[in-house]
Amino acid sequence: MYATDYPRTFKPGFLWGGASAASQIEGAWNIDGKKLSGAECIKGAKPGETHSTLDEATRASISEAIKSDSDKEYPKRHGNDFYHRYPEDIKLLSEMGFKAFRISIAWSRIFPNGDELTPNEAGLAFYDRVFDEMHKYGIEPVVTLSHYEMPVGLTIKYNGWASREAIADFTRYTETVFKRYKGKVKYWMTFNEINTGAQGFHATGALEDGLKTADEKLQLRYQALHHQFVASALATKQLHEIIPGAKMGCMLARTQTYPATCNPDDVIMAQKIDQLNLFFTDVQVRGEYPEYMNRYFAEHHIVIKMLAGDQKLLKKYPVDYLSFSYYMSSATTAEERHDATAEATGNQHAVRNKYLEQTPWGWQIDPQGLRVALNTLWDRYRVPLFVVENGMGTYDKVAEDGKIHDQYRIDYLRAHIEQMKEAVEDGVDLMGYLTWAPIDLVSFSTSQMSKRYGFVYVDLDDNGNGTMRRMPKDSFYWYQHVIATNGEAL
Ligand code: BGP
Repeated sequence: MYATDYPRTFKPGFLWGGASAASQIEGAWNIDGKKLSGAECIKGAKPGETHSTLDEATRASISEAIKSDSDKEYPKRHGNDFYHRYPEDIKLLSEMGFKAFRISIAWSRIFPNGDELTPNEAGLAFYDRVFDEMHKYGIEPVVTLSHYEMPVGLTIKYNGWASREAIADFTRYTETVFKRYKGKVKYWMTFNEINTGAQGFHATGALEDGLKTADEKLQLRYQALHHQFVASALATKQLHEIIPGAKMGCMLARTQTYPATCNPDDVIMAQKIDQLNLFFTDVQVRGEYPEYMNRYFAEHHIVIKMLAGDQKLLKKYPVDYLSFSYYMSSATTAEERHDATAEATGNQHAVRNKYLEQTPWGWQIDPQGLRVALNTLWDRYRVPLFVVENGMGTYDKVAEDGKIHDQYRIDYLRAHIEQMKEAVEDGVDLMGYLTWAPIDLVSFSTSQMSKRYGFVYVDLDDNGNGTMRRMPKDSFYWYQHVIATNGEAL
């Protein structure tokens, strides 16, 4: 007889919680020995600006950004003041019943310029305090080693990940934190949304001065990504040696894509776009460069320089689990587009999907797309999956009663959790669900505070004014109940 555990529900020990990143919460960018990271050199965007336009501005102004000590022009320098308010913040998360909280370590807090031989003790001590505070409430830390975070010193020294030298500096940093937090952190991931390295500076830490054609830029970006793959494999090896039983994940920005029509031209293009996304998990989970990339590299005149032994290393040290962010889906046509939907999804062939609503930033809301993504990734890789970002960035208003009634956020999250439940019933092995982001923080792509994601409102505006006071929104109490019932009461 065919044995079945259907219907399935979220497993015991399911990691319910939320996620954040150092450069969007900590602030204290130049305190206790810390120096600048690339993220902290990216200015606030104006409406309509995205990663690519921001990167352009950063390229033009990096030296100016380094000289500036303004945290108004560069909002990631003040974050939401987590550096000083972490006890209050973690207490709020514990009140919601969090089982896990994802933060990232700011590399530039541990090795301020990136190339020091000894770490900065004040930086290490800060994360000790943060992890201890989480454990006080039984919250499991989930740690990203690099969330768009590279000491800007390494951009200046050798152009970030474009140089193979970055691998040695990164692995000195990872060895340091694995040894230090051995008894405190079990779940790790290497590079946040590694696939966005194909878009530029914010993820590669590499400037593209003097590169004229799109292909020249792709050459630099994919070479930088190869260095990240190797660094990630080496970090996985180190982790398993230093903390037996600890788990290393990769992290993919998954924008599920559909063919816009059943025209085979659209279907083929959707498949190509999807391969460009799954390339990253093919390398990090299967441990090898897939054949379809040879064709892509040839068509774009890209030659990846590898050392003897790189391929073996990738094969030998794949990740233990696959984590991903999911916010939206896209619909792909054969034709190249440059409209708002293409910008929002990072897919140059994307068109508006008439069946979906979208946020004020053009992110198309598609809960069922999460079910499709989970099934696709599980079928292809057969390693545990972990949703480490999902949420609705939108405007919130403090009502006359002094509260924040964010029913739209509850609706968004409920619909996504329902679909996640369906995927679990479909048979997907799912470790946990972390929303982006439990406490309002600075948006990465826009640098605005007003694009809010939290269960907790932070009194801070786009110009850096406000008391930073924390106020639970309606969604705070809703999510508390979701966790208490292990996702049964939605
Ligand atoms: C992901 C990033 C996060 C986060 C989130 C929301 O791409 O990993 O850092 O910011 O998206 O995006 P945004 O802040 O641009 O709204």
